[in-house]
Amino acid sequence: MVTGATSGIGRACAEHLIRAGYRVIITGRNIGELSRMADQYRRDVYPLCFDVRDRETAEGAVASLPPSWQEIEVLVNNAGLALGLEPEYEGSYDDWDTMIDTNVKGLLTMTRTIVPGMVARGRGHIINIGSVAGDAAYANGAVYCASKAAVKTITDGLRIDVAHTPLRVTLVKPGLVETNFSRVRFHGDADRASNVYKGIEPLTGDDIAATVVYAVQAPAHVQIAEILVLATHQANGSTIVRKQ
Ligand code: NDP
Ligand code: 8X3
Repeated sequence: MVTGATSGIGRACAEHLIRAGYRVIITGRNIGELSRMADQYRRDVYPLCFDVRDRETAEGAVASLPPSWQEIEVLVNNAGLALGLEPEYEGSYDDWDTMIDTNVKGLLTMTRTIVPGMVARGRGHIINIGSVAGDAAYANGAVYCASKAAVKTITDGLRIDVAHTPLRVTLVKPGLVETNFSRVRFHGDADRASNVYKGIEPLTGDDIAATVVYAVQAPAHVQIAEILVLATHQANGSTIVRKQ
C-alpha cells in the first residue's frame, strides 16, 4: 500500500513497486487520478479513495479490501504536505491543523490500521516518508519541520516496538524533490512554486522511489533504518547553493 499515490513521490513509489513485481494498493483523495492509474495498471493496482485524516473512513477502506488484497506486505506512509511558509508568529491555524492531522495523525492512523495484521502474520515492512525538514527547523517552516521531526520519532518508536518480530521499519528523508509539493505549499501559486527549484537540479520522485525499492528488496535480515537523500548542491534543509 502506498498512501498519497496520485502524485509525486507516492506515484513514483507505486510505479517502481509495480515494476519490482508488487501488486500495489494506491490511495489518495483524487478519485479521477486513482481511476486513471487503475486503468493504466489494471490488475497490478487496487485504488482506495480516502482522506488519511478521516480515521473511520480510512479504517473502513482498508477493511473493504477483497481477500486477495488484504495481506499488506509493504506500507509506504507517504501522504503528506506542507502549507504556507511564514514566521511561526504569523502562521495559519488551519494550515497547521492540516499538516499535523495529515503528516502525523494520518500516518499514525495508517500504521495503527495496517501494522497489527503484519505483526500477526510475522511479515511486513513499513516505510515512512519523513524529510530533511525533520532534522532541523528552517526559516518560516517550523510546523512542517516539526511534523516531519514527529515522523522521525514515530518511526523510531515503531522500530523499537516491532523489534521482536520480523517486521522492518524504514525512514526515508528526501531533500528537495520537484513534485506538486511546492504548488500545494503555496496554495496553487505556480510561479512561487517554480522558484523553489530555480538554479539547482532537484531530486525527482523516481530518485526517492529507487531508495524505497532498495530498502524493500534488502535481504530479510537487513533493516535499512534511515536514508537521507539530498540534491547535489543541497547540504541540509536550509543550505542550498544555486547557480545564478
Ligand atoms: P505531492 O503534492 O506531489 O503529493 C502528495 C500526495 O499526498 C498526493 O498523492 C496527495 O493526494 C496525498 N495527500 C495529501 N493529503 C492527503 C490526505 N489528507 N489524505 C490522503 N492523501 C493525501 O507531494 P510529494 O510527492 O512531494 O509529497 C509526498 C510526501 O513526501 C509528503 O509526505 C511530503 O511531506 C514528503 N516530502 C516531500 C519533499 C519534496 O521536496 N517534494 C521532500 C521531503 C519529503 P490527493 O491530493 O489525491 O489526496
Ligand atoms: C520537503 C523538503 O526542504 O522543502 O520536505 O521542506 S523541504
